[in-house]
Amino acid sequence: GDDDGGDLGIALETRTRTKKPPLYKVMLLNDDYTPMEFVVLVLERFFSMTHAQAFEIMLTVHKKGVAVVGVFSHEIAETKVTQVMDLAQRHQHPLQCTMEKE
Ligand code: NFA
Repeated sequence: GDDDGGDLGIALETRTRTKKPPLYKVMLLNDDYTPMEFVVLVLERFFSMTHAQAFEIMLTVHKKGVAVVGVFSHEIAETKVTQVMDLAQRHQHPLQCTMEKE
């Protein structure tokens, strides 16, 4: 007849749950001692900001105490935090950089 026998007729559709990797906010914290110019340099060097953007975000941290400076995968966020903390330590500045799951 019409049946070529090629299809067993079993429904094989399943739902595939795709899981997006979590993102992490990288934050800079204010302190009383780190020079403003150093914070601007950090934002330019590690967060690809223009001088104007970096100055604006630096002032936000200075005035509000904290600001998100970027959102990244876990590995990239950890690298940014390490880079900032290492440079601050080498210059003996107390600048703090942290990450937090979004
Ligand atoms: N509050 C610092 C100062 O007055 C500047 C600063 C800004 C430090 C942002 C840390 C983060 N020298």
